[in-house]
Amino acid sequence: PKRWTHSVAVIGAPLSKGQKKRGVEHGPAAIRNAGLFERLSKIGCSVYDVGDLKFSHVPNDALYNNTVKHPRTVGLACQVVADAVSTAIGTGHTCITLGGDHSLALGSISGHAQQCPDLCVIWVDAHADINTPLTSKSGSLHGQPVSFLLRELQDKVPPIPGFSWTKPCLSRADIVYIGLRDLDPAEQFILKKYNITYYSMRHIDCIGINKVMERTTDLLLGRRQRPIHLSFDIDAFDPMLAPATGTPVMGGLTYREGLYITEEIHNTGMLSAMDLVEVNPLLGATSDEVKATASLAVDVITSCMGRTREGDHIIVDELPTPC
Ligand code: HAR
Ligand code: MN
Ligand code: MN
Ligand code: MN
Repeated sequence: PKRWTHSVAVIGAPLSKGQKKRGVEHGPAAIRNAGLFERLSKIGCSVYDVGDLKFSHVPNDALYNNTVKHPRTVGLACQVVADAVSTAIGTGHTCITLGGDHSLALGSISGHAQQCPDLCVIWVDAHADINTPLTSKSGSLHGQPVSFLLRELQDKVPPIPGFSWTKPCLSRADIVYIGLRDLDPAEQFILKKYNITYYSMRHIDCIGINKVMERTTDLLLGRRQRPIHLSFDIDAFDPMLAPATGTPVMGGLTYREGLYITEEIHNTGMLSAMDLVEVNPLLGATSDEVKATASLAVDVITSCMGRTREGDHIIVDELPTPC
Protein backbone atom coordinates (compact mmCIF):
# COMPACT_ATOMS: atom_id res chain seq x y z
CA PRO A 1 0.00 0.00 0.00
CA LYS A 2 1.55 3.27 -1.09
CA ARG A 3 0.80 6.52 0.61
CA TRP A 4 1.10 9.68 -1.54
CA THR A 5 2.10 12.15 1.09
CA HIS A 6 3.13 15.23 -0.84
CA SER A 7 2.90 16.50 -4.37
CA VAL A 8 6.09 18.44 -4.88
CA ALA A 9 7.30 20.71 -7.65
CA VAL A 10 11.06 20.93 -8.19
CA ILE A 11 12.45 24.12 -9.72
CA GLY A 12 16.09 24.38 -10.79
CA ALA A 13 17.44 27.90 -10.31
CA PRO A 14 21.00 27.92 -11.70
CA LEU A 15 21.71 31.42 -10.50
CA SER A 16 25.35 32.35 -9.82
CA LYS A 17 25.74 36.10 -10.24
CA GLY A 18 24.87 36.75 -6.62
CA GLN A 19 28.39 35.66 -5.69
CA LYS A 20 31.86 35.51 -7.20
CA LYS A 21 32.82 31.86 -7.68
CA ARG A 22 32.04 29.86 -10.78
CA GLY A 23 30.25 26.54 -10.52
CA VAL A 24 27.24 27.16 -8.24
CA GLU A 25 25.05 27.33 -11.38
CA HIS A 26 25.67 23.55 -11.64
CA GLY A 27 24.11 22.96 -8.22
CA PRO A 28 20.67 21.90 -9.53
CA ALA A 29 22.22 19.28 -11.86
CA ALA A 30 24.45 17.94 -9.07
CA ILE A 31 21.48 17.56 -6.72
CA ARG A 32 19.36 15.91 -9.42
CA ASN A 33 22.23 13.55 -10.28
CA ALA A 34 22.52 12.54 -6.63
CA GLY A 35 19.14 10.82 -7.02
CA LEU A 36 16.69 13.44 -5.80
CA PHE A 37 13.68 12.24 -7.80
CA GLU A 38 14.19 8.54 -7.06
CA ARG A 39 14.55 9.29 -3.37
CA LEU A 40 11.46 11.51 -3.31
CA SER A 41 9.40 8.90 -5.15
CA LYS A 42 10.58 6.25 -2.71
CA ILE A 43 9.08 8.13 0.22
CA GLY A 44 5.79 8.51 -1.59
CA CYS A 45 6.06 11.99 -3.09
CA SER A 46 4.58 12.61 -6.50
CA VAL A 47 7.15 14.79 -8.19
CA TYR A 48 6.59 17.41 -10.85
CA ASP A 49 9.81 18.65 -12.46
CA VAL A 50 9.52 22.27 -13.57
CA GLY A 51 13.03 21.99 -15.06
CA ASP A 52 15.77 24.59 -14.85
CA LEU A 53 14.75 28.22 -15.19
CA LYS A 54 16.45 30.27 -17.90
CA PHE A 55 18.03 33.48 -16.72
CA SER A 56 18.98 36.09 -19.24
CA HIS A 57 22.21 37.95 -18.84
CA VAL A 58 21.53 41.67 -18.68
CA PRO A 59 24.14 43.59 -20.69
CA ASN A 60 25.88 46.67 -19.27
CA ASP A 61 25.03 45.56 -15.75
CA ALA A 62 27.19 48.15 -14.01
CA LEU A 63 28.03 48.10 -10.30
CA TYR A 64 25.62 49.83 -7.97
CA ASN A 65 27.33 52.36 -5.69
CA ASN A 66 30.75 51.00 -6.74
CA THR A 67 30.10 47.78 -4.79
CA VAL A 68 26.98 45.75 -5.56
CA LYS A 69 27.65 43.33 -8.42
CA HIS A 70 25.28 42.35 -11.26
CA PRO A 71 22.19 44.01 -9.72
CA ARG A 72 20.06 43.92 -12.89
CA THR A 73 20.96 40.32 -13.73
CA VAL A 74 20.28 39.07 -10.20
CA GLY A 75 17.13 41.19 -9.80
CA LEU A 76 15.64 39.89 -13.03
CA ALA A 77 16.57 36.27 -12.20
CA CYS A 78 14.89 36.59 -8.79
CA GLN A 79 11.76 37.87 -10.52
CA VAL A 80 11.76 34.76 -12.74
CA VAL A 81 12.16 32.57 -9.63
CA ALA A 82 9.32 34.42 -7.90
CA ASP A 83 6.95 33.78 -10.82
CA ALA A 84 7.85 30.08 -10.98
CA VAL A 85 7.44 29.55 -7.23
CA SER A 86 4.18 31.48 -7.13
CA THR A 87 2.80 29.35 -9.97
CA ALA A 88 3.90 26.07 -8.33
CA ILE A 89 2.40 27.01 -4.96
CA GLY A 90 -0.77 28.28 -6.65
CA THR A 91 -1.09 24.90 -8.38
CA GLY A 92 -1.09 23.20 -4.99
CA HIS A 93 2.43 21.81 -4.86
CA THR A 94 4.97 21.93 -2.09
CA CYS A 95 7.75 23.81 -3.86
CA ILE A 96 11.46 22.89 -3.80
CA THR A 97 13.87 25.41 -5.36
CA LEU A 98 17.38 24.12 -6.09
CA GLY A 99 20.18 26.70 -6.23
CA GLY A 100 22.15 28.32 -7.32
CA ASP A 101 23.35 30.99 -4.93
CA HIS A 102 21.30 32.26 -2.00
CA SER A 103 20.22 35.53 -3.64
CA LEU A 104 17.47 33.42 -5.24
CA ALA A 105 15.68 33.30 -1.87
CA LEU A 106 14.55 36.87 -2.50
CA GLY A 107 12.65 35.45 -5.48
CA SER A 108 11.40 32.22 -3.91
CA ILE A 109 10.17 33.87 -0.71
CA SER A 110 8.54 36.75 -2.64
CA GLY A 111 6.81 34.28 -4.97
CA HIS A 112 5.72 32.10 -2.06
CA ALA A 113 4.39 35.18 -0.25
CA GLN A 114 2.29 36.16 -3.28
CA GLN A 115 0.27 32.99 -2.63
CA CYS A 116 0.73 32.80 1.16
CA PRO A 117 1.04 36.33 2.61
CA ASP A 118 1.03 34.84 6.11
CA LEU A 119 4.16 32.70 5.67
CA CYS A 120 7.09 32.53 8.06
CA VAL A 121 10.73 31.75 7.29
CA ILE A 122 13.30 29.43 8.86
CA TRP A 123 16.73 30.40 7.53
CA VAL A 124 19.37 27.72 8.11
CA ASP A 125 22.81 29.10 7.25
CA ALA A 126 26.28 29.92 8.56
CA HIS A 127 25.50 33.47 7.40
CA ALA A 128 22.61 35.87 8.01
CA ASP A 129 22.51 37.23 4.42
CA ILE A 130 21.00 40.43 5.79
CA ASN A 131 23.48 43.05 4.58
CA THR A 132 21.88 45.99 2.82
CA PRO A 133 23.34 47.16 -0.50
CA LEU A 134 24.94 49.93 1.57
CA THR A 135 26.52 47.74 4.28
CA SER A 136 27.78 44.88 2.07
CA LYS A 137 31.59 44.75 1.97
CA SER A 138 31.74 42.03 -0.68
CA GLY A 139 29.11 43.51 -3.00
CA SER A 140 27.72 39.99 -3.45
CA LEU A 141 23.93 39.91 -3.49
CA HIS A 142 23.76 36.42 -1.92
CA GLY A 143 24.78 38.15 1.31
CA GLN A 144 21.81 40.55 1.09
CA PRO A 145 18.45 38.90 0.21
CA VAL A 146 16.90 39.19 3.67
CA SER A 147 17.39 42.96 3.74
CA PHE A 148 15.00 43.32 0.80
CA LEU A 149 12.39 41.11 2.47
CA LEU A 150 12.09 42.79 5.88
CA ARG A 151 9.58 45.61 6.28
CA GLU A 152 11.49 47.15 9.17
CA LEU A 153 14.60 47.63 7.02
CA GLN A 154 13.02 49.36 4.05
CA ASP A 155 14.10 52.87 4.96
CA LYS A 156 17.70 51.55 4.92
CA VAL A 157 17.51 49.77 1.57
CA PRO A 158 18.17 51.99 -1.48
CA PRO A 159 16.27 51.43 -4.73
CA ILE A 160 18.85 49.49 -6.72
CA PRO A 161 18.50 48.72 -10.43
CA GLY A 162 16.74 45.39 -11.12
CA PHE A 163 14.92 45.33 -7.79
CA SER A 164 12.05 47.78 -8.35
CA TRP A 165 9.60 44.82 -8.47
CA THR A 166 10.43 43.71 -4.91
CA LYS A 167 8.27 44.51 -1.96
CA PRO A 168 9.01 43.45 1.59
CA CYS A 169 6.79 40.60 2.76
CA LEU A 170 8.26 39.75 6.18
CA SER A 171 8.30 41.41 9.58
CA ARG A 172 11.08 40.88 12.08
CA ALA A 173 9.07 38.28 14.01
CA ASP A 174 8.37 36.19 10.89
CA ILE A 175 11.92 34.85 10.53
CA VAL A 176 14.18 32.69 12.68
CA TYR A 177 17.82 31.92 11.88
CA ILE A 178 19.57 28.66 12.77
CA GLY A 179 23.28 27.82 12.45
CA LEU A 180 24.82 31.30 12.28
CA ARG A 181 28.56 31.61 12.91
CA ASP A 182 29.91 34.21 10.48
CA LEU A 183 28.31 37.64 10.77
CA ASP A 184 29.54 40.99 9.48
CA PRO A 185 29.48 43.89 11.99
CA ALA A 186 26.53 45.55 10.25
CA GLU A 187 24.64 42.26 10.27
CA GLN A 188 25.18 41.85 14.01
CA PHE A 189 23.89 45.38 14.46
CA ILE A 190 20.76 44.67 12.40
CA LEU A 191 19.94 41.44 14.26
CA LYS A 192 20.24 43.21 17.61
CA LYS A 193 18.60 46.48 16.69
CA TYR A 194 15.53 44.84 15.14
CA ASN A 195 15.49 42.05 17.73
CA ILE A 196 15.51 39.27 15.15
CA THR A 197 15.56 35.77 16.63
CA TYR A 198 18.61 33.69 15.82
CA TYR A 199 20.10 30.47 17.14
CA SER A 200 23.82 30.56 16.41
CA MET A 201 26.07 27.51 16.65
CA ARG A 202 26.84 28.72 20.15
CA HIS A 203 23.17 28.56 21.09
CA ILE A 204 22.98 25.05 19.66
CA ASP A 205 26.00 24.03 21.76
CA CYS A 206 24.40 25.60 24.78
CA ILE A 207 20.79 24.35 24.72
CA GLY A 208 20.87 21.59 22.09
CA ILE A 209 19.12 21.35 18.76
CA ASN A 210 15.93 19.93 20.29
CA LYS A 211 15.34 23.07 22.39
CA VAL A 212 16.28 25.25 19.42
CA MET A 213 13.60 23.61 17.28
CA GLU A 214 11.04 23.69 20.08
CA ARG A 215 11.57 27.44 20.49
CA THR A 216 11.64 28.05 16.75
CA THR A 217 8.34 26.32 16.06
CA ASP A 218 6.84 27.89 19.17
CA LEU A 219 7.82 31.40 18.11
CA LEU A 220 6.66 31.00 14.52
CA LEU A 221 3.63 28.73 14.92
CA GLY A 222 2.70 29.07 18.60
CA ARG A 223 -0.07 31.60 18.08
CA ARG A 224 -1.39 30.25 14.80
CA GLN A 225 -0.60 27.63 12.18
CA ARG A 226 0.83 29.13 9.03
CA PRO A 227 2.93 28.14 6.01
CA ILE A 228 6.67 27.70 6.50
CA HIS A 229 9.33 28.66 3.99
CA LEU A 230 12.61 26.87 4.74
CA SER A 231 15.67 28.48 3.19
CA PHE A 232 18.50 25.97 3.67
CA ASP A 233 22.05 27.01 2.78
CA ILE A 234 24.23 23.87 2.59
CA ASP A 235 27.08 25.82 4.26
CA ALA A 236 25.11 25.60 7.52
CA PHE A 237 26.67 22.13 7.77
CA ASP A 238 30.22 21.67 8.89
CA PRO A 239 32.65 21.86 5.94
CA MET A 240 33.67 18.26 6.70
CA LEU A 241 30.16 17.24 5.58
CA ALA A 242 29.54 19.89 2.91
CA PRO A 243 32.91 20.85 1.43
CA ALA A 244 31.62 21.73 -2.05
CA THR A 245 30.31 25.21 -1.28
CA GLY A 246 31.54 28.75 -1.85
CA THR A 247 31.96 30.09 1.68
CA PRO A 248 32.58 27.21 4.10
CA VAL A 249 32.89 28.12 7.79
CA MET A 250 34.34 25.80 10.46
CA GLY A 251 32.20 24.54 13.30
CA GLY A 252 28.90 23.91 11.52
CA LEU A 253 25.93 21.61 12.02
CA THR A 254 26.48 17.90 12.42
CA TYR A 255 24.56 15.52 10.19
CA ARG A 256 22.31 14.65 13.10
CA GLU A 257 21.58 18.28 13.98
CA GLY A 258 20.79 19.06 10.35
CA LEU A 259 18.36 16.17 10.03
CA TYR A 260 16.75 16.92 13.38
CA ILE A 261 15.96 20.42 12.06
CA THR A 262 14.37 19.09 8.89
CA GLU A 263 12.47 16.29 10.65
CA GLU A 264 10.97 18.77 13.09
CA ILE A 265 10.01 21.07 10.24
CA HIS A 266 8.30 18.18 8.46
CA ASN A 267 6.53 17.25 11.67
CA THR A 268 4.88 20.67 11.89
CA GLY A 269 2.93 19.70 8.76
CA MET A 270 3.27 23.32 7.65
CA LEU A 271 6.23 23.21 5.24
CA SER A 272 5.02 24.89 2.08
CA ALA A 273 8.24 25.69 0.17
CA MET A 274 11.97 25.30 0.58
CA ASP A 275 15.26 26.35 -1.01
CA LEU A 276 18.41 24.24 -1.05
CA VAL A 277 21.25 26.53 -2.08
CA GLU A 278 25.01 27.04 -2.47
CA VAL A 279 25.99 23.53 -3.59
CA ASN A 280 28.96 24.21 -5.88
CA PRO A 281 30.19 21.05 -7.62
CA LEU A 282 33.32 22.81 -8.92
CA LEU A 283 34.58 23.51 -5.41
CA GLY A 284 35.03 20.00 -3.98
CA ALA A 285 38.69 18.90 -3.73
CA THR A 286 37.71 15.47 -5.06
CA SER A 287 34.70 13.97 -6.80
CA ASP A 288 33.90 12.18 -3.53
CA GLU A 289 33.61 15.54 -1.77
CA VAL A 290 31.24 16.78 -4.46
CA LYS A 291 29.16 13.60 -4.23
CA ALA A 292 29.00 13.82 -0.44
CA THR A 293 27.79 17.41 -0.58
CA ALA A 294 25.12 16.73 -3.22
CA SER A 295 23.98 13.59 -1.42
CA LEU A 296 23.68 15.56 1.82
CA ALA A 297 21.46 18.04 -0.02
CA VAL A 298 19.21 15.16 -1.10
CA ASP A 299 19.08 13.86 2.49
CA VAL A 300 18.00 17.32 3.69
CA ILE A 301 15.28 17.62 1.07
CA THR A 302 13.87 14.09 1.55
CA SER A 303 13.88 14.56 5.31
CA CYS A 304 11.84 17.75 4.86
CA MET A 305 9.39 15.76 2.76
CA GLY A 306 8.90 13.08 5.38
CA ARG A 307 11.75 10.59 5.33
CA THR A 308 12.44 9.43 8.86
CA ARG A 309 15.56 7.86 10.29
CA GLU A 310 13.42 5.11 11.80
CA GLY A 311 12.12 4.04 8.40
CA ASP A 312 8.76 4.68 6.85
CA HIS A 313 6.69 1.64 7.84
CA ILE A 314 5.17 1.61 4.38
CA ILE A 315 6.93 -1.20 2.54
CA VAL A 316 6.18 -3.86 5.17
CA ASP A 317 2.88 -3.62 7.00
CA GLU A 318 2.43 -7.25 7.94
CA LEU A 319 4.72 -10.15 8.89
CA PRO A 320 4.58 -13.45 7.04
CA THR A 321 2.83 -16.09 9.13
CA PRO A 322 4.19 -19.66 9.07
CA CYS A 323 1.49 -22.18 8.10
N1 HAR B 1 28.43 38.24 4.91
C1 HAR B 1 29.20 38.07 3.72
C2 HAR B 1 28.72 39.00 2.62
O1 HAR B 1 27.75 39.67 2.78
C3 HAR B 1 29.23 36.64 3.26
C4 HAR B 1 27.89 36.03 3.00
C5 HAR B 1 27.81 35.21 1.83
N2 HAR B 1 27.94 33.78 1.96
C6 HAR B 1 26.92 32.91 1.81
N3 HAR B 1 25.70 33.29 2.20
N4 HAR B 1 27.09 31.79 1.40
O2 HAR B 1 25.04 32.53 3.07
O3 HAR B 1 29.31 39.06 1.58
MN1 MN C 1 23.17 31.90 2.54
MN1 MN D 1 25.92 30.77 3.89
MN1 MN E 1 4.08 13.95 5.64
